Amino acid sequence: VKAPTDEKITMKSYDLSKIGSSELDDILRRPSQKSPDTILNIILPIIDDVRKNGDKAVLSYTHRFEKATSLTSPVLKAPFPESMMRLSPETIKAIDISFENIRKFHAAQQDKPLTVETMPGVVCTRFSRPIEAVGLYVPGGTAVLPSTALMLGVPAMVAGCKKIVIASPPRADGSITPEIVYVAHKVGAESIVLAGGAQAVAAMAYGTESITKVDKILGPGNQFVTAAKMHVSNDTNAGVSIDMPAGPSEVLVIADKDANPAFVASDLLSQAEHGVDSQVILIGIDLDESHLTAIEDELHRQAMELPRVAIVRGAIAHSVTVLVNTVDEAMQLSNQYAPEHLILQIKGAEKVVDQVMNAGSVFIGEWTPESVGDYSAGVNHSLPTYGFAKQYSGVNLASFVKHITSSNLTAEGLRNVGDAVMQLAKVEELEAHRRAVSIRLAHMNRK
Ligand code: HSO
Ligand code: ZN
Repeated sequence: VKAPTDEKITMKSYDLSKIGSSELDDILRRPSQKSPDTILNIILPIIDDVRKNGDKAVLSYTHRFEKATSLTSPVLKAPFPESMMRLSPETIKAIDISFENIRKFHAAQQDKPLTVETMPGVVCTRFSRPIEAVGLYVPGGTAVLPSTALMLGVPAMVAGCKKIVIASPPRADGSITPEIVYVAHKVGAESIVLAGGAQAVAAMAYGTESITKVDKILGPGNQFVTAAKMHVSNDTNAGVSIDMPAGPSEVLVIADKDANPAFVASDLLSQAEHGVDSQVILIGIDLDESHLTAIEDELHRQAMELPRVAIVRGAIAHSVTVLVNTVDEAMQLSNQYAPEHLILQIKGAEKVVDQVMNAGSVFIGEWTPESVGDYSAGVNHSLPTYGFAKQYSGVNLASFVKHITSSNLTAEGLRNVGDAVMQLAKVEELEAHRRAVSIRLAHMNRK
């Protein structure tokens, strides 16, 4: 974070028609991360320590990293005392409204059991069951994020997960942000782990004397948290999965001549204020000099008024504008970048959604800032970053369930499908497989 300065806050701008494809790759490259080895060297001893020494190790890291030296237990069990969730009526109302919208949208994602008779007498079904115990990581750091507790906790509750464990680094006085405690209470969390970083991830992955071992760990975090999640999910002894790999947050805004420059700038800035490693991309469609200048001036003017202007400066330093001529060109770039958030401030935005191939979540039209999705609209804000929108979905109801299938055959069904099974068993030279069918068919014929 640079020292305060009046230097103009502006993004480098490029004209698509004047750059080659390898230069474009460079321009759209995410800011590079610390090397995985450096991170692993730091987290592996922590994970080992927590595995071996449990609560005592977790506490010692919390004393050291969060300076919360007064803490004597690494976990807070439900029911959480009222005194820990005292909030203003305005905040309670905001959380309650958001909770309800997120609940509605995720409840609608429940899929019905399905049954298909693939051949007469051969019935296949699929049904879902909740993951029993989930660990939800709510980051601390430069901002408190009770909204992340909502985005993870509400779908876990809707899915019917029996044990919801929330982990979040405590403040230096040992307390947890009351908004997070209130959300934990509302989603029926069984406990709050008062720890952050790799130590919190390890505690939930392996369990300790007082911290519940979970089956899946979800939630965003810094590079240490992400590396720890990846590491424990690779350890078959832990038996834990994770939601997705993660990198810094990002937004890509597509704007045309009709877009209001102040709106465009405000969206770019709301992502830029998350962290110096955030990246924001503006794609301008057929903008002339004066439109672009209007957006750039707004960006600077609004940025200078922000309390987190120093962070914004850091993010804007590696953010870019790319000017294109058509919607198709814009969408091609966007799909190549695969943004976590895609904002369409263009005429006929709704129709363009058909062309979105890679994105975490899309914000359509001028009245839909990303912040509504970050907090209250009902969509989830735990989304794939760093280009992983090419292969991952954001957190949703399915993140908290497994799908189980079943087959159920009648005698007729086995007669119908039996030959195919026996032939493939023969091809694979797995005679016991073949006989499991032939023995039954012979038995039927004897009757
Ligand atoms: N934009 C963030 C989520 C968030 N925004 C939390 C505000 N609070 C996800 O990329
Ligand atoms: Zn945000």
